[in-house]
This record gives sequence, C-alpha cells and structure tokens, in this order.
Amino acid sequence: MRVSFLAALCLLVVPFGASAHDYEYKGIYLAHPWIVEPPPGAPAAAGYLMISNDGEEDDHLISVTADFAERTEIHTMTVTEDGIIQMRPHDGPLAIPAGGDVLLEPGGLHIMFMGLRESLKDGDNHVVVLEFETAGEVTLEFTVQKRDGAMDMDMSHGDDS
Ligand SMILES: [Cu+2]
Repeated sequence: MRVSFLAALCLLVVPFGASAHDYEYKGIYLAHPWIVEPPPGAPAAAGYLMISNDGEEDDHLISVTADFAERTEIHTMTVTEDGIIQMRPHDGPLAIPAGGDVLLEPGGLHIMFMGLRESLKDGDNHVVVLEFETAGEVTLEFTVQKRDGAMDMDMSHGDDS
C-alpha cells in the first residue's frame, strides 16, 4: 500500500529555518529531511534526516527511492586512522529501534542519491519515498539546502578524527 501524506501531516515550519519540517506516520517521526545542494553537474548528492521510532517494536528502513535519482543507497561513512574517508552501503535494512532515534547527518549515515536526473537547487523540494518494514511506505519532501560551515558531506570530513 502506498501512503502519501505529504501535505496533511507536514506538522510544522519552524521559524529559524524556512525549510525545516517534520513528518509523523504510524509512530515513525521523520525530522528535517534535507539534501546538500550538490555542485553543478555532480553525479550524486547526500540526504539526511532524523528518524525516530515512538512505537514499541523495532522497525527497519528497507529502501529509499526518488524519481530524481537512478538509484539510492544508505551509506555509512567512516574515517580511517589515515584520515581516509570511506563510504559504503549500509549492510541490510537500517534498524530504527523502538523508542530510539537514528540520525543521518553529515559525516555519518546518509542517503546517497546516485545518477541524478535533475539539478538540485537550494530551496527546492523533492519527493522521496522511504519504505519501512512495519510502517510501510512514507512519502516526504526533502529540501535542498546549501551546506553550512565546515560540515562536508563527503570530502573533507575529519572533525572528530
Ligand atoms: Cu555516500
């Protein structure tokens, strides 16, 4: 079953960021989905959000799809002792523990949108579908934003190394 709840459950727009927005669906909260504006012509872009599970059972993020990308993967990012950044697909479904939060943020877990079919510009909103094992499909909009400050999604991360 495909459930779209775009407008209906877009709960709030907070004053400190015009694009900050949250969704709630079947006990799953999805906070501030956003995509770092990629450089022109970039083949890929990274997306972030916070996923919270208010339910009593673990759920799992199974897949992410978006019309603007040929494919998407959930990536982990680690920095080796040599300072080399490694991104690799997350192994299996991403667990969202009952009562817990999973933060996808620059320098860590992220959604990798690959094979971009359109240019993603600061301020644009793009529809992305997240599929959860229990909660099912959730359709939401990711807002493209310029990256602030020193947090670099892929290339120069090293804040805590
Ligand atoms: Cu990646």
